[in-house]
Order: sequence, then structure tokens, then C-alpha cells
Amino acid sequence: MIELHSSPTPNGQKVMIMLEETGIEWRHVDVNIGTGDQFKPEHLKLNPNNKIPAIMDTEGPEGRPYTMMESGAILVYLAEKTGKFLPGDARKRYDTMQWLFFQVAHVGPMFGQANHFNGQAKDNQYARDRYNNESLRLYQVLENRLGECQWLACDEYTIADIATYPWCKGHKDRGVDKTAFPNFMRWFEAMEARPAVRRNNDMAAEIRARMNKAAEGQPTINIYDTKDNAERLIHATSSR
Ligand SMILES: N[C@@H](CCC(=O)N[C@@H](CS)C(=O)NCC(=O)O)C(=O)O
Repeated sequence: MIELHSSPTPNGQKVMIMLEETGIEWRHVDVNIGTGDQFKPEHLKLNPNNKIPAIMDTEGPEGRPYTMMESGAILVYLAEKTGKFLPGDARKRYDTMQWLFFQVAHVGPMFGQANHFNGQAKDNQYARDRYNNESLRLYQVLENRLGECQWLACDEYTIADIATYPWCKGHKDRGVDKTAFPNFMRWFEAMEARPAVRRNNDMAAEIRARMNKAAEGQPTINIYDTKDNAERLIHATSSR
């Protein structure tokens, strides 16, 4: 059984979609990053980088429990464990790795920074332009790729598609539509037609509501304060 210690952000949803697609037995353990659960000692044992997602496989390699951080690595692990969504053919496999790494190295960090500056630093025009322009460029890379391929990596649905979809849900806010990005939109609609993706989207809303309710009356932290976060981690780990 897989325990997913997470929150339904895009990085959390990647793993939820994969778990739903594979049909493996799993459960969600809520980690509220708004109230600082990521700094709790029990979470730091699963993810020393104080982030979500993390997993605990009760039957990992050699039949023993195994824990993991980093959503891209978790997707590869689950693909190899279940034999799904990472093609056996060498070319398709490496193509999948390329587009998975492209998501982890570019789409996630750049869209994340664009969201951050658009939401938290509206007066910082330089930063907003930098990350919004870069995000639009990345949508163009996806558009071009999906003009030559049915799915992102190849002619098969893979973990590269699963990793990229949750980050693209905000495409309308960036002016990405059918007129300018027809190939991307074909892919996005094909993703949303998948039952596992639909289940993920419903579950994400339910988990969010459950976590908000559980957090009522609890003090929140400012996760954007990087100085506080560094001090929180030093405090959490030096007091063990
Ligand atoms: N590269 C990591 C990124 C994980 C990440 O940035 N998680 C965010 C939520 S999407 C988080 O846990 N933030 C909490 C914090 O920074 O304290 C992955 O793909 O797993």
C-alpha cells in the first residue's frame, strides 16, 4: 500500500493521478503546508527538504517499507513498480525521461515563480515579466511538441503527461487557448477526458476542503518567507 503524504498542489496531484491510473492501493495523508506540517519531524523523515509530496510504500524493494521525496522520482518508481506509463522500448523510454525532466526542471519551477510573483508581488514588474514570458515560451514548447506527437513523450500516454497536466490547469489565465495553441488544447482536453484525471480533480477539491476545515482556528505560517523557512528547518532538525 502506498501512503501519499501530501497536499493537492500540482506536485501533489501528479502523484495522485499516477496512483489512480495504476489502480494501486493508496491513501492520502494530509500535510498542510499552510500550517507548517512540512516541518514536523515525522514529515522530515519522509522528505528532508520540507516539501510535499512524499510517499511511503509499505512493500518497497525487497519487500521492506521504502520512503521517497521528489515527485518526478516518485513517478518513475511507481511506473517501474506497476509496469505502467514508462514504455519498455528504449527510444520511447528515454523520450519519456526527457519530457518528465523538462516538466520538473522548467514547467514546474517557472510556472511556480510566475504564480508567485503574479499573486504576491504585483508591483514587481520585472519579476512578473520574466516569469510570465518564460511560462508562455514553455507553453509554446509544449505546443510545438504536441504538434508532432500524440502525447508529450511519444505515441503512448506516459508519466511525462501525468507530470505536466496539473501544472497546465491555469492555461486560460495565460491566454493559452484553442486559437493560438491548438495542439496543446487537444492534449489538455484528452487529459481531462481520462477517468483517473477526473477522479483526481474531484479528490483534490475534497482534500482541499477537508484540510481547510481541519486548519480552522490554527495559526498559519507564511510559506513565502524564505528566511523564516530556513530558521524553521534549522530549529526542527537541530532540536532532534
Ligand atoms: N521538486 C519538488 C518540488 C516540491 C514542492 O515545491 N512542493 C511545494 C508544494 S507544490 C511545497 O511543499 N512547499 C512547501 C514549502 O515550501 O514549505 C517535487 O517535484 O516534489
